[in-house]
Amino acid sequence: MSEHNQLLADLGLDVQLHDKLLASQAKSYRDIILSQPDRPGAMAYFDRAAHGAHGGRVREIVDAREQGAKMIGTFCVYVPEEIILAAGAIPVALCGGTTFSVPYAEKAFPRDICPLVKSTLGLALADICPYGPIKDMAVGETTCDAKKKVWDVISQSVNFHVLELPQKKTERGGDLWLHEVHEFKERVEELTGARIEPGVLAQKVRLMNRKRRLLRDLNELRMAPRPPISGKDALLVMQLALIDEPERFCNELEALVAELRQRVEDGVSPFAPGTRRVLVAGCPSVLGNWKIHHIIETSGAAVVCDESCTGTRYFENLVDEGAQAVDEQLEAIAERYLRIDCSCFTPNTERIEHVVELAGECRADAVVQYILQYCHTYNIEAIRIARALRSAGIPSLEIETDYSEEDAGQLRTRVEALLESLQGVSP
Ligand code: BJ8
Repeated sequence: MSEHNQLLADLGLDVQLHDKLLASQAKSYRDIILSQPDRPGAMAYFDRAAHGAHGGRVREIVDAREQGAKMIGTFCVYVPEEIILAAGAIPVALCGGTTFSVPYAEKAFPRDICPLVKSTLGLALADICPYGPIKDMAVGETTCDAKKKVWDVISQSVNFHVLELPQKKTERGGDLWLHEVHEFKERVEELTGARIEPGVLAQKVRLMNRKRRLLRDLNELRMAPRPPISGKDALLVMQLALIDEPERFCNELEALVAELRQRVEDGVSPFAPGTRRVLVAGCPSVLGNWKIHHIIETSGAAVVCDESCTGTRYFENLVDEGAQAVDEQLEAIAERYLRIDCSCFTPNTERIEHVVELAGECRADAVVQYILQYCHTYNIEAIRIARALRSAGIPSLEIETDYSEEDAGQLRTRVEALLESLQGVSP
């Protein structure tokens, strides 16, 4: 048995099944990511990081835990990572992006839950998530109904904290959220035994802001007339932002951004001039899930922006770095996170306006609304977004799908039809 598999066995994982999971992932990674032409050289690091998501990164966290660090699992971009980092703990997103684990969840939970939740649950239930046994706490949130009720079930057996997100962005909602952020800080302090000091918190706020700025730079470069990077590669970077060690990630991303700037200057792009530009808006595509981007980019278009939690929702808006005392810092953190425009809020007019604005900014020829099956909030919000796009003269398409490949042919036909409908419209 390899050294790594021995580690997984020691963690109580089903090593044989885990090998099968990795084999299925390796095949899609080869076919979808590595097969792309003209990839930036700096993507080599991100390929290694993707490979290490079930390898080197796990080892790194196991070693850190031996030195006393705690790992905190997250499922949503509303969880303030700077608070976790300021207590010396390690945040890792636990969301599953693979169809492989879905059947294991369907044995224990209703089938009509979104694939992201089922994939995540399945990884844990089948003992193939290496982060499950090494997390010291997991943090859920009151976003969609599926997540909320799943937390009730898993919190029976896991050290769990639920952040209560308000439903409305009113003053009262803001007060509740600030209270939740304070309580979260206390819970993290209790878990780690560390007291969060303003100096360290300020440092972590700066680190997270650095990450956000770099991701924003990457996003802006994608908007160039000839994007220097494919949508699939940009998505991969975003997916890894939720898992990788932040300092190292920022350094590697800085190198990628520098290379992309050069590519824009030199006119180097994986896409031919005049390639149709698509904005993908909606549900997140977490590591292992490149389905919709692959379909769009192998149908002759380029994904030039992602309006999702594996896109703009993760990096837009910075935390104010001017606050001095911990209370003020927490206020600044709460303020930034509450600006995230997830469809779980009502009303959510800012998101409707934002999608139209983004489509204009990235000069999208069309918008594809990506909705994970059974995600009611994004699915219903899609009606208002489609209307707003129509009024702005931007063609769009709603795609509701799961992680399986069963509907891939049908989806491709719909995307191709969308792109064909643009013929005669100048790019
Ligand atoms: S802030 S999008 S990460 S909740 S896709 S599980 S909403 S049923 S992932 Fe999300 Fe936070 Fe919102 Fe972002 Fe539920 Fe919808 Fe599934 Fe979702």
